[in-house]
Amino acid sequence: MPMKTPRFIQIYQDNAQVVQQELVQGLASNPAHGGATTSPKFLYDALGSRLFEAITELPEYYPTRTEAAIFRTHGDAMARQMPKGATLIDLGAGNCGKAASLFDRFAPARYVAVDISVDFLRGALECLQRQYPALDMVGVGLDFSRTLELPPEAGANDGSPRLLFYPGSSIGNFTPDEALVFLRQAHAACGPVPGSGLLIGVDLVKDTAELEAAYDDALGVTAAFNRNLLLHINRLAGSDFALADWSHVALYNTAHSRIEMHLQSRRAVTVTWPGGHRAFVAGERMHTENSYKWTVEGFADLLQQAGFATPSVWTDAQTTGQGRFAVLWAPAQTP
Ligand code: AVI
Repeated sequence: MPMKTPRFIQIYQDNAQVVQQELVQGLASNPAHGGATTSPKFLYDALGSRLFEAITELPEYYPTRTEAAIFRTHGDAMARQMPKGATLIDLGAGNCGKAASLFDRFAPARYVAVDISVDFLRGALECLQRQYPALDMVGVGLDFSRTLELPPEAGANDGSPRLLFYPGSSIGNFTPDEALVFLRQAHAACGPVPGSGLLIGVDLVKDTAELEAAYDDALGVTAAFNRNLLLHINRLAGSDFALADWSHVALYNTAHSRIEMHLQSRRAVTVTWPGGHRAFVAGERMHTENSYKWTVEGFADLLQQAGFATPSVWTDAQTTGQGRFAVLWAPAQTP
């Protein structure tokens, strides 16, 4: 059989002016409205993405390796529930490694890798195509936090069931309200073909010390990841944040079941940008990321509110006796 060639479709176009406005609005937000804040998406410039990859290898950051172990241990049981000949839609595919590790077990008919830019996907898909020459592969550049509507050229409308794949507990970076909106869109994106559904990784509520260590590691990689945001903002908004003025803070907010990352000013500073400025008192914080932790019951309930049927759940409880992370398969319709 001749080797197929991956196709690439770029939908998302960022608009520098809109991005600048969004950033400046968040920076200017006054303490009565929760203080300065930025979207976690700005953590991921080229260096931020590399720092995040390094985080996933840290001894303290358990989610990535725990999720991988769940797939290794329970992959066969999962595969028995997955639709056959599916279009596997990988949301936030990056280097495509997690989805690729499932190809042999899940045997999809098509792989649609979605990320903000097809440039992130090109190398990985071209390499994967050589290993899986008969698998139809499409790279789509889309901001799926805004819309999950795939272009028709992606081929997902060919009548095959759709397997949406959203690993890594990225759902935790949405507030519960945003997560529900996202899951409703994911449910709609599963389409009408029976057998379709969502396979998702979710980080679970656990001991505060373990959570805070995972987001404030001894090597300082997460601190670098958080502080690098300032360099990215300076480029995008034309601001003059000085790295030396800001420290990384990560704390677990038990009332909201979320890790919060902040940047805290080490002294009184005034930050300027074209057309504006903001004074920060010593010790003032800028909120840069939330990472919500769920219980299995709470997340299963959210899935049901979004229209999914009762999920199947796999955790690491069998191996660790604790259940730090869960992978859920949520069929779009009741089987
Ligand atoms: C991408 N996301 C699931 C990570 C998390 O755990 O919330 C991002 C991260 N932030 C700090 N460390 C890792």
